[in-house]
Amino acid sequence: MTSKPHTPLLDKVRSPADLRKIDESDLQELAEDLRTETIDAVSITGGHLGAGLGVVELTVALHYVFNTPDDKIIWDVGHQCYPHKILTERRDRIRTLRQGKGLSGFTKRTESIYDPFGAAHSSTSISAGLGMAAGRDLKGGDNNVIAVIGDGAMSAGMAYEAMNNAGHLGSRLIVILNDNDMSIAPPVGAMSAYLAKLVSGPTYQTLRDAAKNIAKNLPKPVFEKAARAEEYARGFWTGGTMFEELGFYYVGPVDGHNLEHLLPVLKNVRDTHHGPVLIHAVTQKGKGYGPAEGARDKYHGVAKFDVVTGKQSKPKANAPSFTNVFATSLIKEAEDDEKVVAITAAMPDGTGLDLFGEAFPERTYDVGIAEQHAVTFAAGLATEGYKPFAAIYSTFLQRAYDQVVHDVAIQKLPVRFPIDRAGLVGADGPTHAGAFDTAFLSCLPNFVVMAAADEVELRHMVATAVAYDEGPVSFRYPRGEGVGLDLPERGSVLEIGKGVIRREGTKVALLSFGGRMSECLKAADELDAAGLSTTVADARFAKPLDIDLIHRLAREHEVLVTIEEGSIGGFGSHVLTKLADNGLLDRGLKVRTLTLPDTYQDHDKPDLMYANAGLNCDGILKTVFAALGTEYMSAPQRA
Ligand SMILES: Cc1ncc(C[n+]2csc(CCOP(=O)(O)OP(=O)(O)O)c2C)c(N)n1
Repeated sequence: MTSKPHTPLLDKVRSPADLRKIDESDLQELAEDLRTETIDAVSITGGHLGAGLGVVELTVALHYVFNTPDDKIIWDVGHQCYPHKILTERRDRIRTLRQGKGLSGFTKRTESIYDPFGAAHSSTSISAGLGMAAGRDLKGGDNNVIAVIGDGAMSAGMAYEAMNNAGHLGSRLIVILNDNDMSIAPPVGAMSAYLAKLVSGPTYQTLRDAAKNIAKNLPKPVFEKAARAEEYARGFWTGGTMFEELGFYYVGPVDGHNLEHLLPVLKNVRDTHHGPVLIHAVTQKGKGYGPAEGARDKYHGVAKFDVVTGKQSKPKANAPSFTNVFATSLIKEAEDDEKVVAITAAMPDGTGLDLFGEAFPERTYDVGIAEQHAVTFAAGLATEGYKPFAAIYSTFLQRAYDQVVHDVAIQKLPVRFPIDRAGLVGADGPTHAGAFDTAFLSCLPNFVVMAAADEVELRHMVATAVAYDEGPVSFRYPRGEGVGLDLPERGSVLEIGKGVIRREGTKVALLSFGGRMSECLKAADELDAAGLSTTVADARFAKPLDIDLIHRLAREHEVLVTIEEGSIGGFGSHVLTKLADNGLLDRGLKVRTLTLPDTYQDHDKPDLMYANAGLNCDGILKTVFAALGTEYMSAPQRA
């Protein structure tokens, strides 16, 4: 006898409207299908896995109970949205996640009507949701707005600013606190301790056990009775006071994997509440997939992997990553200088400060997802004579700009800013691109702004930043590996505001700021081979500029090209301004500035993104030939 192949229930669900036709008693099975599909898709694409697995049941329950897309679900950060994408008409493209021209790894308004708000940076969902709720109220609408926010994201001030405002406005808004007791790293801070207290209490534990028994012993229709779960939770529980004080009606804690609990709670909230409500759902990051559940980071972000073993296929690195070089360099410096301290905003692994923290636990501060606070906290440390390194990715530093200006730069406080993920980052797309820091820092009086051409330069810049105590200093470096150079044991202190010539030529000058140096050197080889003698210089500093070097390059060459992996308004713009102000453009010098384009580039392989931006060897050659009025031919064409 042949058994009938199992047809996943998920095959019947293309959209939330299909989902709502399914019998409530089958939803758990659907959730299992959804989990399997999510795991399978991410095993092929890589990406964020643990967070999505933790909200599978919540995703099913939300789309089942609420009338999406008229009711709006806003996923904070958006990295947990893969199951949501599968249920919202994107299953056929789910295996293109994070690939060129494929689905974004986050929510994106242009991608789907089910994504009412784009995200990728954390802690924005309550503000956005409240704005939508206020807009609805002005229009006299009656749709629901639901913001789903993680306990990690709850460490950011913005979430509290929004809750404070929500309590005041009193608009109907549902916030679901997805408490998995994890950020990327274990969560930190008093808020995390508070939530832990709420869920570790005997009442919640008793409720969980009771729920298990209900599920086990009662026929399905009776689980409507478990609708009272919310009331149990509220009635028994004295917690949640903090949220109540902020003006929210607190419900929970609720087991976020138990549909028999979730569905009635969501229905009750949908049907009976009129102001802001916070549902505290307890979930497990990586839920339902052994390798993720057992992993230290709960598979927050993964490479492609084997579903059976969970083994990730990471390409073998030929050189240490810039992140690692930063961390080991800082550790070396800190061994000799006890004033060196380091700060991360919930990214110890990503910034390399996990290593620093192992070496100097008492000199390392993880402040949670709180970049604004991280910067001003660092400023405070600087006033006490410490040498704070506030290690924040370029993209996340955007959030702390006023703190950088007002608390650090104006007071000339010597806070050091190691800026990882400078330039394009690939699969995470435009929200994570490190595009703007050179522009937004090099316009600030008092700042020293550096960029590392390679890993050796990075080592020097760490040493330079330790030594420079006159005011704020930043140094940026790209994602990924260095170029494979031998590293000196210790970095040398660079002269502030001085660049260096890497090779001498006479006709074309390539002036690089940052990690495009290797492409410049390749281009110089080709230009030399084409009879165009080429100088390559590493500017090292966008502020202060090396005026002597720039003048020399301008005087001694026919073409001067600046290259940087940053937006317009950065290094090249400053060079141009200086050249113009000093009259060096008056004599026919052909200057070109290569920057990232004035668009938000969609996610793709970094090399392709750089090629599209014209920031590779080919782009440099094209620019030089165009400046000279000669037709460009690639090497194979010339041969
Ligand atoms: C402003 C900002 N800083 C840092 C990050 C990097 N980041 C992405 S997810 C994450 C952890 C989020 O934790 P939580 O909200 O608890 O969600 P979970 O992944 O546990 O579901 C962090 C720090 C970010 N996205 N935005």
